[in-house]
Amino acid sequence: MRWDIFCRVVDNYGDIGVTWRLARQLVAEQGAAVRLWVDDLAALARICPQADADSDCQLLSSVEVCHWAQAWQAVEPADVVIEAFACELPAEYVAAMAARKAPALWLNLEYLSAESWVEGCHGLPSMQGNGLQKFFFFPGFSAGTGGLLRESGLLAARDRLQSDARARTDFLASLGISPLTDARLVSLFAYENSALAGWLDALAGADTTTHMLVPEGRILGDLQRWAGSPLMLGEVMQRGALSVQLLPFMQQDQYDALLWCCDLNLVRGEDSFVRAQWAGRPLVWHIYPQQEEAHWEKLEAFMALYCRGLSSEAEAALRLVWRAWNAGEGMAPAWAAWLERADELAAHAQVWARRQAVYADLAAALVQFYRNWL
Ligand code: TRH
Repeated sequence: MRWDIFCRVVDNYGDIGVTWRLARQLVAEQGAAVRLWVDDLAALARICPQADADSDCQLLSSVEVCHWAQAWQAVEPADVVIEAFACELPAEYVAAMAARKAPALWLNLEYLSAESWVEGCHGLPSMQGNGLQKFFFFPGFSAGTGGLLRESGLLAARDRLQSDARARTDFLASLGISPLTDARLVSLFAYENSALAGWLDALAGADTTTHMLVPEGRILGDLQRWAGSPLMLGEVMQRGALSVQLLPFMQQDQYDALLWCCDLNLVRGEDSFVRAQWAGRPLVWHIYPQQEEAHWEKLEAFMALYCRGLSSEAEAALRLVWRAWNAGEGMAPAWAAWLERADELAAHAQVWARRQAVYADLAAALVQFYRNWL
């Protein structure tokens, strides 16, 4: 089984984050030979420091990672071709697909959404001008979708770290983190957010301690404005009951382990959002803002699904915080409501992860789709 995955980095790290994770999993668990075509290798090098941003072709975790240059060099198309997030394949490559004796399966891997129309569109074909069919493959949160990326050993590795206090301490220490024993450990990965200052003030003035870990990124400007001075990597800034620590951007696997260690994870976009769900810990999602506010519907659809089984008070608290965070205001009162339901929200995060883990993972679902199509 040979696969070509095409990734155009639109912005940030989600496009490469998803495709790099998928490529590795297809190789490691499905016995596939995968070529990953990436137009911006520097983005890959941020989440995978072993990557050489200047190399045309390199082998990383047994994935052949190729630079998708503007001038396309002819190659033989693979058996399965994934166009990630409608990135539009090179015209010459599509022509070569059409010329293949045995047809290739052409899939467009779509963005993740919990909206109800996804199930109806998942797996639908669309006829292309050259007679080829392209299928729409939707990740999602139900049996009628393509599922979520989840490596086979992921949850067991998470459980091992979460149940071993020593391993957790050692892992955190390897990142230069030594929280107070009773501090709430929070990771923060978000877009620019004007709600941050109000929330940090509330945390600083609280009775209980919080240790906030912030991988370098777009939220840094808001954080430094609130702090009133530049933050140095690794350094811990103390304000009342709140400690804030800036971390270097880390490898994907390390970031996973960080999510497992935290009591609350603020995540964004698509891939970190999914990884925080697998952590089985409470999360707050900063959704990728879309034109004409289209992201709100997506946010509401996910909350409706996620909140099933929560008491009405806990559901209200979660909705309050998620809406405040995404609206960029009102985090202090919302956070007070959250704290009253913190235990229930923590237990629910585990229930949610278990509920999602019964579905086939995205890589397995793709392989199954290919087998059914053959
Ligand atoms: O970076 P994101 O905001 O990415 C995206 C893109 O903007 C994309 O265009 C958009 O459509 C999509 O969001 C919805 O968020 P995301 O998806 O969470 O990707 C971040 C990746 O970076 C993810 O794979 C986790 C990884 N990561 C690390 O490897 N190390 C780190 O330290 C951190 C904080 C993240």
